[in-house]
Amino acid sequence: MTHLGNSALNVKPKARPAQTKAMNQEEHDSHADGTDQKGYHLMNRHASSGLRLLASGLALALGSTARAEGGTISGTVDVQPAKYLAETVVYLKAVPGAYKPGEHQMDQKGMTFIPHILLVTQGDTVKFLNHDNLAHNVYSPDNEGYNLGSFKENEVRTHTFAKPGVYSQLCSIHPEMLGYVFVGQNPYAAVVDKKGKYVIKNVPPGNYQLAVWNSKLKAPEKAVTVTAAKAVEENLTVKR
Ligand SMILES: [Cu+2]
Repeated sequence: MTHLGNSALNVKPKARPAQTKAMNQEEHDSHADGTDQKGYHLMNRHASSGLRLLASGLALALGSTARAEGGTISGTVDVQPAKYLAETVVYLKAVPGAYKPGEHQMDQKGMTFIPHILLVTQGDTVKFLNHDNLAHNVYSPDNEGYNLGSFKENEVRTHTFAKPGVYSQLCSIHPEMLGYVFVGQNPYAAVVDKKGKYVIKNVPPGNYQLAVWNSKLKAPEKAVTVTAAKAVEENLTVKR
């Protein structure tokens, strides 16, 4: 099983004893208070159930903190030549886990795909929008490929990406249009910013291969160890 799965399972037994204890305590109190006046009894019951709520709330809060306690990988990518900087993604190659299918959007506005690189995870669906006053034709020749046909302003086409890979996103009507859909095996990926910086957050602890995708250039992979709640810095160089 996965790290995420294990920690989620570990959380529950911890939460239960706290709740059971609070409930037993309440039971005990109400027996002891049996002979007391009604008003006092009610007040005590309220205070007791308030405490129980507080206890289970605390257990929940602790549980969700433990589950989110991933590590962070960040650094700078030196892209040579720098003109290809914008088309750089840093990602983790294989991270075990079951990822819920998500939905994303790629817009077409001003004859441009926005964002320039869309990061998704295998199984995710992308809605292709059109906010130009003309028709676009969305297709990709990469991997198994897709062609969503021509569609007008305010129309939407969708595509589900079943397999990891990088798909150059083209429009057959406007050859100058170019974007990318980066489909990862997992969601742990980041597009570099204008300074070449990247941050991958909330990574489950483990040993991974850190890789870089660039539309024109290459970089060797790096082994990286991620520890819970810790940050690790990895700087990379991408060249011809
Ligand atoms: Cu177009």
